[in-house]
Amino acid sequence: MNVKACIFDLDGVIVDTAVYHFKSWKRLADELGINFTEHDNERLKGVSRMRSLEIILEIGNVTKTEAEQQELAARKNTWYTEMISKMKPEEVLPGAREFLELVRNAGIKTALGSASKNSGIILEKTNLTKYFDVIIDGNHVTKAKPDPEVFLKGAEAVQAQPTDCVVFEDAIAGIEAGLAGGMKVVGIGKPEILNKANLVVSGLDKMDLNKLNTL
Ligand code: B16
Ligand code: MG
Repeated sequence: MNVKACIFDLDGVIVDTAVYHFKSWKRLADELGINFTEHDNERLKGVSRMRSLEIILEIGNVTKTEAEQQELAARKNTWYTEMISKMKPEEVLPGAREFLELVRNAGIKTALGSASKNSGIILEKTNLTKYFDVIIDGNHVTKAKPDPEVFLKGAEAVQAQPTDCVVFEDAIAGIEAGLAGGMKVVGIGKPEILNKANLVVSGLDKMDLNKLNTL
């Protein structure tokens, strides 16, 4: 295909913020007396903040009112943003910066398509903002992945047809979202888990223009 735009998920593709999400959700779960493990944390990847909280409350069999849930999510986000405000450019995942440079030099547009409402600060702290033509994140969408809204908005913003776009995703829901949007999808992770993707690589350090154009 003749790729016009690449749309990147953030957590798990460009940076590993899952470790900070885990630390802050763990702190909240401890306060609530809920046993929340690293294994459980896998279920939160690519999922919105409020849905993440629901999953944790389900694990602990704990019920909270809507107002209480808002307060708990806000508390978690305060701890989380304290941690990500200390992120460094060295935390960018292997090959991510280089691949962004490569596609941009090839005249391909770049967009971010993330569920996070904190993507701005993460990109700023890791010195990545300049590599994106467009940033679409949790602040711009009403429907969570696997709904394709976040990727369709990204494609529209860079004036590319969905069929000319390639999405890079580490979460199953994100892969489904890209495919539902009519885009090609590269899974970042394990082929046995991400088997719906058109191609799976272990990281952006394993991507090149050849692989991109043969999608
Ligand atoms: P925030 P992605 C997602 O990022 C994370 O994978 C997920 O664990 C998190 O709950 C979600 O962002 C919302 O993040 O609380 O910062 O708005 O993979 O879509 O880039
Ligand atoms: Mg992700």
